[in-house]
Amino acid sequence: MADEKKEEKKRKSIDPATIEILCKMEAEHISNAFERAETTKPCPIGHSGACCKICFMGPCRLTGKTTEGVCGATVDTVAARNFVRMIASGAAAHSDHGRGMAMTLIAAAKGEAPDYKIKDERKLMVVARNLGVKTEGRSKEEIALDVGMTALAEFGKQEGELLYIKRAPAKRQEIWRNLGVVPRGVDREVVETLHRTVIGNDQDAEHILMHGVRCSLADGWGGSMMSTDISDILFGTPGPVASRSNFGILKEDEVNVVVHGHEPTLSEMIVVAAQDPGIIKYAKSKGAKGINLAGICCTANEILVRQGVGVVGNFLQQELAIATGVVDAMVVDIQCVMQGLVAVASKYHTKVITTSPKAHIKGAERVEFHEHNALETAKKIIRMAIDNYAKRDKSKIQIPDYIDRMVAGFSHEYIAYMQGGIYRESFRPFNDAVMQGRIRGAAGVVGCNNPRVTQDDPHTWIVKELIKNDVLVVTTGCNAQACAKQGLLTPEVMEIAGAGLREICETIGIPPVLHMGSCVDNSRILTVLAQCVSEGGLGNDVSDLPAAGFAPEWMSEKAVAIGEYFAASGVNTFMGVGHPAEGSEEVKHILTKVWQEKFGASYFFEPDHKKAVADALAIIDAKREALKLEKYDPKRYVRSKTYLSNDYLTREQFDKGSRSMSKV
Ligand code: XCC
Repeated sequence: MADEKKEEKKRKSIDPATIEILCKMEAEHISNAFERAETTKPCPIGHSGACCKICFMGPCRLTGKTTEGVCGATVDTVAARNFVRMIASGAAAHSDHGRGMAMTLIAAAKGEAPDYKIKDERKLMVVARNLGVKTEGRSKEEIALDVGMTALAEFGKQEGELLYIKRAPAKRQEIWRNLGVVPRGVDREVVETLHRTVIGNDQDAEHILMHGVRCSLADGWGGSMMSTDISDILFGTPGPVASRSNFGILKEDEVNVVVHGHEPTLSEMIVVAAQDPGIIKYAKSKGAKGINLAGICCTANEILVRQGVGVVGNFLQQELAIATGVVDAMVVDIQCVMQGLVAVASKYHTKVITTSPKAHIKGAERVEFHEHNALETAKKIIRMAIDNYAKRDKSKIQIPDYIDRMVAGFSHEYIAYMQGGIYRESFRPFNDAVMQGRIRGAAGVVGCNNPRVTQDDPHTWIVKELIKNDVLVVTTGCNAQACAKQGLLTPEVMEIAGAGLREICETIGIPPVLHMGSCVDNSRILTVLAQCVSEGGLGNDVSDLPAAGFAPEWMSEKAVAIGEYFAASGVNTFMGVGHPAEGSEEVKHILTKVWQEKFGASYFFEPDHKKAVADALAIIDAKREALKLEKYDPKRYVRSKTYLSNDYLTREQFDKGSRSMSKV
C-alpha cells in the first residue's frame, strides 16, 4: 500500500524527498498545492484567455457559439488584453522589488539604514557609469546616493528612454526604436498597460500586444536590472559558492529558520543575526545546538549566491517544508508565498511570520520590517524562532534524508572573469568555442514549478538534454533549485555533457550549468547576451546568437513578463505547461510569426518539453548556419581525460570577503 502511494506520488514529482513528505501529509490529512491541483481543475475558459471580466456587463465567456462580449470585444482582443495584464503584473512585481532596492541604497547612503553598507565598490562604480553618475573626487556614499536617486527616477520617468536600454546591442535598440517599444519609465509602461486594457480602449490584438512588449522591456532592462545591480552593490556581486539543498539540510537539533519570498534586504540581515554570539547563546539556552538558516524560492537564491545559505526547495516545497515538523519559523516577504502555509503551520508548531508592508497573510504572525532597524528586526524574528523550538511535536518530525551538493553564484561578472582574469575578462573563449562548434549554443532555463506538470521533471530533463547536446545552460529561480536537487549544479555533471562543451568548461573552470541567481537576476542573462554580441564573431544582435530560452514549469505572471522580454530581446523562448491565450489563433500567430518578423524571435508556448528542446536545437543550428559557423558535429571533439578540479572555489581576489560565512 505504501509503495502504491509512492508510485502515485511519483506522478507529482521526481524528487524523492518531496514524495516522502507528500505521503506523510496524506497520512496526516493535511492539504497542499499538489493535492489541491487534483481537486481544483483549471477553468477551461480562463485557461485559454477567453474569459473577459474587465467590466461588470460580464464576465463574458467567449467560448462555443459566443464569439463576442457584450461590448463586442472579440476573443482576440480579450485574450490579448488578458495576456498583457499578466505582463503588467509581472513587471510591476519585479520592478517594485527593484524600487525597494533603490530606496534601501538611498537610505544606506544617507546613513538612515546603518545596518546596510556598500559592499561592492567596484560594482557601484560600474553602475554609476552606466547611469551617468559622476564618480571622480566623490565619496562612495555620495555616489551611491546619486545612483539610488537616478535609479528611483527611472521608475517615475515620463519621457525619453530608460537609461539601461543602452546596455542592449545597438542593433537591438534600433529595432525597438523603429517599432516604438523603447520603454519610457517603468511605472508609466505598467500603468499604460492597465489603461489600454480597460473597457472600451485598445481593441486591436497586435496593438495591445506591442505595448505588452514595451512593458516587459521596462521590467527586464529596467526594474529587474536595477534590482540586480543594486543588490550586488549592497550585498556583494556573486561568485561561485558551494552549498546544499533539499529537506535534508533541515536539522533536528538546531533551530530551523526558513526564509521565503524574493527580497534580499531582510534575509541578508537574518544571515548576520543568525551568527550573532548572543543569539547563538540564547538558542543553546533553549536546548538547541545552534541556528540553521535555509531558504525557499528566490529569497533563497539571493542569499545562496552571495552567502552560501542552503536551499530547502523550490516553490512547490514551501508547504511541505513545514510538514517536516522542524521548521521553527518560516519568514516570508513578497511574492510566491502560498496562503496555504498558514493552514499547514496550524497543524504543527511552525510560526509563519510576514514581514513586508506589502504582504500579510491572515492568521500569520507579523513583524513588519523597515530598513532603519533591520538587524534588530532580524534578531527579534530569530528569537521568536528560538522560543518556538521547544514547542515541536517530536512525534510529527520526519526529515527526508536527501541532501544535494551544488555550486551556485555565477554572476555575469564572474563568468567574464573566468574567461581572462581580472585584467582581460571577456567572453572571447566562449564565443570562439561557439564559432568552432565545440559549444553548439547557449540556453537560459528558468522559471517556476507548476503542479499541473510533474515537479522538476521538465526542468531537469531539458537541462540534461541541452548539455548532452553541447549547449551551455544558465539558470535562475526555481529551475536552478530543481537542478540543485538533481545534482545538476555540480562539476560532476560534466560527465553527461557533450565532449566539446565539457572541454571548454574544464578549460575555463566552470560547470556546464551555471546558477545565476533569482528571477530578477534574469537580467544577468540579458547582460551576458549583450556581452556575447559585443565580443564579436556571433553577429551584431541578440537574435543572431545561437541561443534559446525555456520556462518549462511556469505559473507566475512574472514568468510571462520574463518570457516576453526575452523574446523581444531576440531570444526564441519556449514556455511549458500550456498557452494562456490558447483561445485566440490571432494572438498565437502574433506571438510566434509576427514576433519572428519584428523581433527576430518567437514567443512559444509548448507543453511538450521534448518537442521544445528539439525545436530549440533546430533554431540554434539555423542560427549557426546563418552566421556561417562550423556545422555542429557532436562527434568532432573527443572527450579529454582531464577532470575539472574544485579549485575555482578559492579565487580570493574575486571573493573579496563577500562569501566568508557559508553555512555549509
Ligand atoms: Fe516564484 Fe522566484 Fe516562479 Fe519560483 S521561479 S515560483 S516566480 S520563486 Ni521566478
